This record gives sequence, C-alpha cells and structure tokens, in this order.
Amino acid sequence: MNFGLIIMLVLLHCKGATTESTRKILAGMDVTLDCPFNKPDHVPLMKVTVEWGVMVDEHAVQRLVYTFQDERPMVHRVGSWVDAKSLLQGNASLHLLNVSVADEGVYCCRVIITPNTYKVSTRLEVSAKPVISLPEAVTVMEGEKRTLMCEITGFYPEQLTVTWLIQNGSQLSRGVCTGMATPNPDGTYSVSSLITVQATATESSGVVYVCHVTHRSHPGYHSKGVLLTVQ
Ligand SMILES: *[C@@H]1O[C@H](CO)[C@@H](O)[C@H](O)[C@H]1NC(C)=O
Ligand SMILES: *[C@@H]1O[C@H](CO)[C@@H](O)[C@H](O)[C@H]1NC(C)=O
Ligand SMILES: CC(=O)N[C@H]1CO[C@H](CO)[C@@H](O)[C@@H]1O
Repeated sequence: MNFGLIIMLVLLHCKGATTESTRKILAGMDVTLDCPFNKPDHVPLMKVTVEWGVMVDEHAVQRLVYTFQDERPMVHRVGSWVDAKSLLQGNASLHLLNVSVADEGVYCCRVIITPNTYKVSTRLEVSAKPVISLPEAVTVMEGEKRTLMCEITGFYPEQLTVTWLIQNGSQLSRGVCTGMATPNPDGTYSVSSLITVQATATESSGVVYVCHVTHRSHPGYHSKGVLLTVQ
C-alpha cells in the first residue's frame, strides 16, 4: 500500500473510537498511550496493521505519528514506537519520547486484523512549567520609587495568572501592571509583570515582594520573592 493511501485511511480513522481518556504530562517527559486489542493466537504479525495518528482538536486534520504494516514500522514522529513483542500480545501501546507542547492533541490508534478493526483514542494534555525570574534583593533610597519586574517564561498553555503579595501578608493590586502573554518559537508563552513600590524606610525595608503564579502545570502555585532594603 502506498503512502498516499495510508494518509487517506488515517483521515477517517478516529471516527467511532470509543473511550476517550486524558493523559496529563509535563513537556520533556516520556509517555505510553495504551491501545489494547483482541489478537487471536493464530494470526501472524504480517496480518496486523497499526496506525497511530494525532489531531490538534476534534475538527482538525489528523497527522500520522506511527504506522506498522506488513511487519514494517514507519516512524512519522521522531521518538515514537510500538513494541513488536507487545503487539503479539494484543497491545499496540504507543511510546513517545521527550514530549513537547507540539505533541498535544487527541491520539487515535487503529488496529486492523481483517475483518476486524479496533479503535482507541486518548487525549494527551502537555503542560510546560513557567520559569520565574526576579532579582533576589533590591536596595533603594528612602523616598525613591522603584519598579520590580517578574519575568515568566516558557509556559504552556497560555492561560496563567500573576499576582503580587507581601510575604506573609496581603495581596497587592496598586501599581501592578501585567502584560499580554507572547508566543515563543517553541510553542510556549512568556509574560512580564511589573510592580512599582514606593520606599519608605519604616514600612518597606525588609519586606519581601512575592510574584505569585498559578498555572495548569502545577496544582498549587509557582512563586519567587524579592527582598527590598531601604537605605
Ligand atoms: C502494553 O505494553 C506496554 C509496553 O510496551 C506497557 O507499558 C503497557 O502497560 C501495556 N499495556 C497493557 C494494557 O498491557
Ligand atoms: C527534548 O526536546 C526538546 C525540544 O522539544 C529539546 O530541546 C531537548 O534537547 C530534547 N531532549 C532530549 C533529551 O532529547
Ligand atoms: C514571620 C513569619 O510568619 N514568617 C513566615 C512567612 O512565611 C514563610 C513561608 O511562606 C515561613 O517560612 C516564615 O516563617
């Protein structure tokens, strides 16, 4: 069968897949997506065709990830494979190495042992953790106004919330300015948040300003603090 024909088959392939489960992982990790099927003992590998594809969302065109046909694997996404020994046992699980945010999508497995077809689809949700940059300490002159910048880079998805707090204290809203998230070439996002503080010796010296970030990549929050010293 030629390559073009495989693509045509794959375009249809996820329709009718039953259970759709969700796997949540962090970018940079390896993952295995299950695809069990019923393999009668007398059927040789030669008669088993496996196709793995991925769609960015339910309406998108499917992209091939890995195929196995006539006992020959074809790797479309570098670092993906189906174990031939597992296939013999009715397990067409897909291994993906070093997952990136570009790998997110709905993965569809189709196994054909004529006249039967088995379909499984799994949603893969990939998150990338934000990296927070903030100076550890800042010294200002009494009465001076100073803007502190919290740079948050390399996160995915785009949705992220930044707040500023006084350590062991209240949330700050005055003088805070958070920009729009901007996309990076690798599919992740970055954003900066600024806070302008007015240094008065009695109130602000020794205070830690905390840049507090909530994001899908972490069930709690990410944060970093800057110690303000007033001279
Ligand atoms: C299928 O095989 C893979 C190893 O190739 C294993 O990680 C996975 O747990 C197996 N799945 C089932 C349902 O046995
Ligand atoms: C994993 O992929 C990223 C790009 O997505 C790359 O920068 C990194 O070097 C890769 N790591 C390994 C161990 O291959
Ligand atoms: C004085 C005080 O309560 N300090 C606490 C502030 O919060 C940190 C952790 O967020 C604690 O380690 C300090 O003891």
